[in-house]
Amino acid sequence: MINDTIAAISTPIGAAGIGIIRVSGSAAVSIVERVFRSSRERKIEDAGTYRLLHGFIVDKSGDVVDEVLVSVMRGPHSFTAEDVVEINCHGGLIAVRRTLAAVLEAGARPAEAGEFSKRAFLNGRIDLAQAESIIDLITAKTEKSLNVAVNQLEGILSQEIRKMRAQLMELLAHIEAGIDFPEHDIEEISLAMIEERSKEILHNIKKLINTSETGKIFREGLKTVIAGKPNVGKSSLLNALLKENRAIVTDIPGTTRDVIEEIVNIRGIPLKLVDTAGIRETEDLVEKIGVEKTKEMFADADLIFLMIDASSGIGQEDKEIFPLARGKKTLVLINKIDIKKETTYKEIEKYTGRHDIIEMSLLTGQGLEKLEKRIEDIAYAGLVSKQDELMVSNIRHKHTLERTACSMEGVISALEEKLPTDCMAIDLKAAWESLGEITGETVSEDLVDQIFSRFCIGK
Ligand SMILES: Nc1nc2c(ncn2[C@@H]2O[C@H](COP(=O)(O)OP(=O)(O)OP(=O)(O)O)[C@@H](O)[C@H]2O)c(=O)[nH]1
Ligand SMILES: [Mg+2]
Repeated sequence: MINDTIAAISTPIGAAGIGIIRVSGSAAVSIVERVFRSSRERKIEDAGTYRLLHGFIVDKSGDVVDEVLVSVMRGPHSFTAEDVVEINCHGGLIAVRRTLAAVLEAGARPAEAGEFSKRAFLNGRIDLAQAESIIDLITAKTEKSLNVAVNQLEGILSQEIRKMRAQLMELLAHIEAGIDFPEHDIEEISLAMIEERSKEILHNIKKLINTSETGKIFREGLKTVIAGKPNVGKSSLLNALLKENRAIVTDIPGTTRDVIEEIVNIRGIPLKLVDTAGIRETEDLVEKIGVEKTKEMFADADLIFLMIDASSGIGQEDKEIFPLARGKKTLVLINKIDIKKETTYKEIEKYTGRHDIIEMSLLTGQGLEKLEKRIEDIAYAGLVSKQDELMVSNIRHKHTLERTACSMEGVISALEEKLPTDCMAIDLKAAWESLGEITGETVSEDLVDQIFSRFCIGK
């Protein structure tokens, strides 16, 4: 029921200067009024919207829980479009929990995960794509990731989708006019126009789909695994890219025994970098587990750095590792080039297949810039420009666009094969509906529930 009033802690739990309890719904003001004692004997009810009141939260037995500032935001000009009251109390475990308990006791219901955002969507304050961008904004790993999320929150993607839906509706109207008055056949000229417009829409949808690989990288990070035999410099690379001494580096092979994962910002691209234990030839059980683990990590990696020691050439241990990376996007890094080079590109290509090769030295820093440039190229994949503002970063949006593209292809082939116009109309309608799932205009209740349940409580 959307008429009840919900409350939740909206700030992270832990030691902090302040913590915020958010209350939303038609009874938000009267509920908080019951537990609030103003320092100047003012009532929240009488306060205008966007006002702050100073006072105390008092529980049922009359005990003061905390000193607070209460802000009032009257609907529809609030996040949820309902009356919203926020209580700024002291942070930390106890104050926020006791304040929330007092508000619940006074008649609010605990909010479910994502329920504030869901209300903002259901009340028409933001559309579904905008609501989804809130999570991306909160979890953004680099500034560029944040930009992508902010653009989506501002509605850049939604505008594009709405524009295409309007065009589709216009085409549908044309065709339906023809179906309703069969004596007036749709003229050749109209069919040519429908074909041209449909191709244009399909082209725009494909353009959006093409941004999704890059968009996903900005949203989730590019999962990259550093692999190579012991002592080649894997941990040194992690430290160099992170620009801090995170992993232990020694000249003893087998220094890293477990997996280290860090998020590294490479020219705005969030790289989820995984440093592994070197794989070596051994009967040791622990090392065998290492091989299994590496295989597993390769399986869900987006990118693999295969490190080779330039000074020792390709050995048996390298040959064990190379096949594990087969079929994966791989960069071969020849490290320790400052010592001497004992291997040729030809030999490397023979064992690794055709992969990108970068010579580097983590001692002198040679090759690091080239590596960063390659990572950037891979993230943009030649499909997205660095200035592109509009990027599809959400996998749900990508799948929906793919379905839409399929329907549009149906429209075009129906035109080409001169099928009856009602076939076209079915596909056009399907395309119009699937696009509406992105903004939430034609979305099912189940899907809405599913999307918001992935939010956390208080959002
Ligand atoms: N000369 C030279 N030494 C390097 C270079 N990169 C790393 N080293 C040294 O090589 C040794 C091993 O480096 P690590 O980064 O610990 O190697 P690793 O691959 O993580 O090793 P394990 O964790 O044992 O698998 C250290 O003594 C580093 O200082 C390089 O480019 N040139
Ligand atoms: Mg190491």
